[in-house]
Amino acid sequence: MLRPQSTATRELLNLDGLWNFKVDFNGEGFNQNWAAKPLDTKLQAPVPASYNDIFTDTAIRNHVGWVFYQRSVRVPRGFAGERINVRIDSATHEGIVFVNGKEVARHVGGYMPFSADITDHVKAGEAFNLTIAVNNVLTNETIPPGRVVTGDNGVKTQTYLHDFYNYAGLARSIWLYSVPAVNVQDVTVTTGFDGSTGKVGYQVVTSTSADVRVTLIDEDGKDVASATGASGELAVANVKLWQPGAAYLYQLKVEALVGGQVADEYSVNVGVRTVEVRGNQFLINNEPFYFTGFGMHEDHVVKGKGHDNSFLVNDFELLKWVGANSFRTSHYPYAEEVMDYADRHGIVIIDETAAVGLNQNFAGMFGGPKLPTFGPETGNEKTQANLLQAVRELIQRDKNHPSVVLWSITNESETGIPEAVDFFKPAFDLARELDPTRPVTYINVMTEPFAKCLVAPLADVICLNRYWGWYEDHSDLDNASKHFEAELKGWTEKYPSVPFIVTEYGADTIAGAHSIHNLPWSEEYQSSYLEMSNSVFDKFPGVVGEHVWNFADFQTKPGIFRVLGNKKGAFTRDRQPKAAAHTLRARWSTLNNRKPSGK
Ligand code: BDP
Repeated sequence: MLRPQSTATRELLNLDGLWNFKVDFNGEGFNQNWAAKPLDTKLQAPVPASYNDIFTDTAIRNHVGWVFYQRSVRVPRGFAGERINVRIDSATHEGIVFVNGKEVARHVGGYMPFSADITDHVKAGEAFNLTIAVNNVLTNETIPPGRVVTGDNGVKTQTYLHDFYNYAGLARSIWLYSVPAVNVQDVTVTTGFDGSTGKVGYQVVTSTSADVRVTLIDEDGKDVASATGASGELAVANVKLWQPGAAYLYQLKVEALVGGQVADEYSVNVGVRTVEVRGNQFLINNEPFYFTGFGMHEDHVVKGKGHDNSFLVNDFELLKWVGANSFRTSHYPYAEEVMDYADRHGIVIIDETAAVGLNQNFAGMFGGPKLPTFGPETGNEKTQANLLQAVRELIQRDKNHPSVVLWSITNESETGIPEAVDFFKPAFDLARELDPTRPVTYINVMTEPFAKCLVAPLADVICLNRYWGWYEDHSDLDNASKHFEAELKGWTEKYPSVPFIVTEYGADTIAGAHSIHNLPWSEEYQSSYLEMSNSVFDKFPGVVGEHVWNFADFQTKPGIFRVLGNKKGAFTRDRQPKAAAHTLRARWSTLNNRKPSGK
C-alpha cells in the first residue's frame, strides 16, 4: 500500500486535529453502535498522539480495551469522480474504521498503516461521520505479545514482557485521499552502480492494465533517465550516490498511461546505494561502515508515541550533534515521516518489527507466571502467523527507503531452544524472499550466549544487547570489561565471518546525579561505563557498530522497578545532554563512519 501523496492526479486531505473521544469502560461501544451516531462525550483527544498522558483521569491512562475517536469530515468537491480512500498511519494496537456507522476497515498491528476505499459510502462535497475504534489489548497472539490479567478487585491490567510503556491511540496521521480509477498500486525500487553509472531497477503494479512510464529526476529537477514498461532498469550517468551522512535523492516519477494520456502519477525518492555483508564487514557502497548511534523510542512527554515534526527534526539535530550515523527503530516500526527524514539526511536505519517480549524468561522480572515461551498459551501458530504478517508489512512499507540497511526480525526473544528456530526461521526466510537486497538480523539477549543461542546461524549480522557493568557486574567496571571481552571473543571466534553490532549497552543515570566515587546512577558512571564498553569493542574487528541504549530517557510500564521511566538515555526525556552525550560526541564526531582504527 503506497503512502498517500498529492500529485497532478491525486488529492490529499490531512485529518489531524482534535477528535471527539470516548473510552469504552464497560465494553458497550459496539453493541450500542457508538459509531453510528455522534459520540456522547465531552472529551476531545488530539490526533496524532497517544491518549494515555493527555488526560488527568487515571482510569483513562490505565484503561484496557477499546476507545472511540470520531469527527466529521467533508469530502472536498475536487474528489468527485475519483476513488476516495481513508488512511490510518497507525492505530495501536487494533483499529476498526466506520463511515457513517458502517465498518470499512479493520487492522491488527499497532505500528503499521492501513486504508480503505470508501468511494461507495461518501459523496464529494458532502460531510460524513468518521469513527475509529482503537484497542490497546495485547494477547499471546499479538506482536508484541502481552496478557490481560484481572486482579482480585476485578480491575483489568495489561501485562507484557517489555519495559516501554504500552502507549495507545492514534499516534500518527489520518488522511483522506483520492486516486484515479486507473492507478499506480505499488512501486519497488532496487539500486546499484558500476563505476560512475548508477542502476535503478524498478517494478510497477497498476490497478488495471495500463502503460507505464518512469522518469528519474535529479535534485536540480533535471530528467536523467526514463523508460517505459512495468519493470526495467534505468542507467544513470555520473551517478551521485546516497552516502551515510551525505544523502542524495533522485525522484522516480511513475506514470500510468491509458491511450497515451496520464491517468495517474506517483513519485518515490530513490537513493542509489548498495548494502552488503562481506566476511565480518558491513559494506555500504562497497566501503566498510561502522554504526554509531542508538536504539531509540518514539517517546515524548504528553504525546507519548504521538508523531510530531518538531520533535522529529530536533531528535535528528541531536543525532547529528552527537555524531551518530545510525539508529535502530527499537522496538517497532517508526512513523513514515521518520523514515523519509532519515533518507533525506543520510542517517542509516536498522528497521525492526514489533516482535519484542517473546521471552518468558523475563516473566519473573516483569511479573506474571513463567510459562514456556513457545506453546499453545504463549507463542503459538497464530503468533507466528502475526510475526510473518509484521515482516511482510514492514518490508512492503519500507522497502524503498535507502536509509534502511538491515531488517531486524525480533528483539531479545528466547533463542536457545529448538522451538525458537522453528518459530523464527520462516520469518528470516520470508524477509529474504521479499527483499533479497538487504541483510537480515535479530537482536540477541544476554541470557542466550554464543554457546546456547540457536538462532544466530540464521542471521547475516548478529546483534547483541549487553549490559556488562549494569545488570551484570553492577558497579564493577573492571570485571565487566573482562567479561565483556571474553564474551565477544567467544562470539567472534564461533562466527568469524559474521559482522556483530552491539545494539544495546547502557546504564540508568539520573541527570544531575554526580559521584566522585563513580557510583551507579551518576553521570560519571554512565560515561565510564560507555568508555569501558567502547574500548572493548575496539579490540574486535568483527564488531562493526555500537548503539547505546538509549538515545533518551523514556516512559516505562507500571510494575517494573524503574524510577519514573528508563533512565539509560544519553539525553533526558526533554532532550538535554547528560555527560554521556558529551563523551559519545567526543568519540563519534571524529570517526567518519569508520572504526576508531580507521578500518
Ligand atoms: C533490554 C531491552 C530494552 C530495555 C533494556 C533495559 O531490549 O527494551 O529497555 O534492556 O533494561 O532488555 O534498559
